[in-house]
Amino acid sequence: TPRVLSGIQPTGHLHLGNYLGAIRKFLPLQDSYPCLFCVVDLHAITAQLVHDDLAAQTRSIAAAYLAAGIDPERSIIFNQSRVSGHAELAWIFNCVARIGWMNRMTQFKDKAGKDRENASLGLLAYPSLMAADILVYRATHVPVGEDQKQHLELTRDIAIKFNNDLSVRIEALGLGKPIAMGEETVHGYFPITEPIIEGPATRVMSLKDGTKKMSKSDASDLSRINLTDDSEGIARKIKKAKTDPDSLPSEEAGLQGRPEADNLVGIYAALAGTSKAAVLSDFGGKQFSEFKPALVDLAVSALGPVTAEMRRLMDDPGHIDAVLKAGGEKANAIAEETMRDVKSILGMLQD
Ligand code: AQP
Repeated sequence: TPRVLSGIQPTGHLHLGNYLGAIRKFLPLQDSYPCLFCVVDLHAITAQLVHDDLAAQTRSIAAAYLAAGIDPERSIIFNQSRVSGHAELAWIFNCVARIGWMNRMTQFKDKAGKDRENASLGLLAYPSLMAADILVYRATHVPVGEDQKQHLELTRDIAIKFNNDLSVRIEALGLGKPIAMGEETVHGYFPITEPIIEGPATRVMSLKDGTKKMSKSDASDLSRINLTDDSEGIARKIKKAKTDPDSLPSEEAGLQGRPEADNLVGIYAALAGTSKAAVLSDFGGKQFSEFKPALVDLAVSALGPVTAEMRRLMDDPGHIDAVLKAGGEKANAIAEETMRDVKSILGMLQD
C-alpha cells in the first residue's frame, strides 16, 4: 500500500528552495495517498546540539505545512522526537548500513567540512535516521529536493540489505510481501522507497551564485528568499539577484551555461505551475529588467498568502502543539506495528 512521508529540519528560516522543492509538492499528494509530514527535530541536533529556539522553529515548520494547505485531519503532522520508533529503528539500521556507505554521503562531507574527526557521530549516521523516518512507516514515496537523492538511495540500500539478510526469518514469520522495485517485484518486509523529485525547481540555487544551492546556512541573506520575507524584501532580493548581461533565450537549450538565468526561469516556472519552455516562450528575447519585475509580482502573489497564514498560525502556538500531539499519536500507532515486526524478525524478546 502506498504511503508518503517527508520531513524538514527545524533549523533556521524556511526558504524558497524548501517551499518549491518540498512543501508545495506535498499538497496534491494528500489527495491520493495517506501522508505523514514530519518536523525532524532529531536531525536538527546532528550539526549543533543546543538550539535556543528549537520549539519555536519546530512550530514554524508545522505552521508552514498547515499554511501550505496540509490538512491535519487527512495527513499526519508531527515532530519526530515524539515517536520513539524513529530512534529505535535508526539504531537497528546503524547495524545494517556499512560505515563505507555513510562516508560516501556528499552532505556529510559538506557539513563536516575539513575537521571530519570532530563531526558528531549523529551527523555521520544522519542518513540511517532518515531511512528509519521513512521505513518506520513503510513509506513508499518521499517527495524531496534533488539534494536528498543520495540519502534516498541509501534508504533503498538499507531496505534491500535488511530484506535480503533476514529473508528466511521474514518468510518464516509470514511477514514478507510483494515489494515493487522499479519494474520488478521482489519479496521482503520493507518497501523499496521511490523519491519524488520532479518539476522545474527540484534544486533552487542561490540568488547570488547560480552554481550553489539556496540554503538556510548561507551567510548572505540576499542569497535566499525566506518564507518570512515581506513583499519589499522579496522584491529587493530578486532585483539584486545575480544575472548575466544577455537577454533571455527563446528555448531551454539557451539556458545552458547560464546558471543564474536558468535558476530564475526555473523559479518562475515553478511558481506559475508551468515549464521553463513555456516561460521562455513568453519571455524569450526580453531583458532581465523586464523579467525580474514579473518574477517579483509572481513571487509576492504566490508566497504572500502562505507567509501571512504562517504568521497567523504562529500567534496561536497552542493550536500547533495540539496538531503535533494528535499527529504524534497517530504516527506512533503505525511505528509501533513496524517495531513489533522488526523486533520479531531479529528475534528480540517482547511481550
Ligand atoms: N535549494 C533547494 N532546492 C530545492 N529543494 C531544497 N530543499 C532544501 N534546499 C533546497 C529541500 O527541502 C527539504 C527540507 O530539507 P532540510 O530540512 O534537510 O533542509 P536543509 O537541506 O537543511 O535546507 P538547507 O537550506 O539546505 O539547509 P543547510 O543550509 O543546513 O544545508 C528537503 O526535501 C530538501 O531536499
